[in-house]
Amino acid sequence: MKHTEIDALVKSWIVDAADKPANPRVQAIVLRLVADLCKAIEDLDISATEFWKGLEYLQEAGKRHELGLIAPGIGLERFLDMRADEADVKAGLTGGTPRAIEGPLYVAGAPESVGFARLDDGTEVDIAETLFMQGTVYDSKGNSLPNAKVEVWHANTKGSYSYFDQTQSAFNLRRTIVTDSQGRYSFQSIMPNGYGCPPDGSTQALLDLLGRHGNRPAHVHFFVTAPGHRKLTTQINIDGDKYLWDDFAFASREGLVPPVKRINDAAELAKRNLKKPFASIDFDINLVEEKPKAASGLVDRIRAAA
Ligand code: MBD
Ligand code: FE
Repeated sequence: MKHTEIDALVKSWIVDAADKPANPRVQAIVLRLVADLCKAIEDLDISATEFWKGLEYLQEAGKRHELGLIAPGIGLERFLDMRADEADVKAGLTGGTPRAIEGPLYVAGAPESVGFARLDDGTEVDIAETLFMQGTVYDSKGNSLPNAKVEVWHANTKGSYSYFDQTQSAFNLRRTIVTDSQGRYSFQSIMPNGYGCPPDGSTQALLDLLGRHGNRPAHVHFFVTAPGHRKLTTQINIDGDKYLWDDFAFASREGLVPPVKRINDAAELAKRNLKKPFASIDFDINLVEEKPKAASGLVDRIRAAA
């Protein structure tokens, strides 16, 4: 079938078949997606068996709650970020800390504290490197922002996230830190390891067929919010990780790989009550004002809450 014939046919199903008012946005999107899918079936000669296997795949992935993992794995979550970056450039909005994808593993409701938090529950102190991370949240004019909310979450030494990994304590490696009077946040935690897709899951099955791995470099996620400012969703990657520029979710970005200092000074260790060297990362965060024409920082999606 010719593409023009497909367009006419799909319009008859999706638009002309309406006999009561349609949601115009949904109608336009479904019209486009069904037509594009029919064209792919035509052009690639997708068989009926291949079609039903595809649907079964998505059904199974949904049952396993992996659709939010497939989206970054095939680049779609990164694509949304790239479009938001483009919208910012068009709106003349520059200078903030780069955005990076949220991923599927945020949990709302983490314990909140002012200035400092310890993120880890202590269960991995013997096998993990201790990590300190600190910085200041600034507005676009370079003023520090007291009372900004810095939500942090990251994986443990196995690359697993609390809540999704029920063997971890509640909110392990998840905290909300409110910046102090000088706009500063700091935390003590453990050095995370990179995440790997569940080896027996739907996402990894697809990646295998694509000849790809399902690993991320070690990283730390942030949501940063302050009144009048756009919510920032970002991550920092741990420098030196094998997967730093080979992330299955395509989230690595220049500007989000801060240097990791290794500190072995006796006085610094004593101050922190530590017996072995630790890692320290400085990372300042620059927020921008909310601008109507730029991309919104608010993304409405279902998130876990504990
Ligand atoms: C993660 O930890 C993550 O951050 C993303 C984007 C996808 C899968 C696991
Ligand atoms: Fe992550």
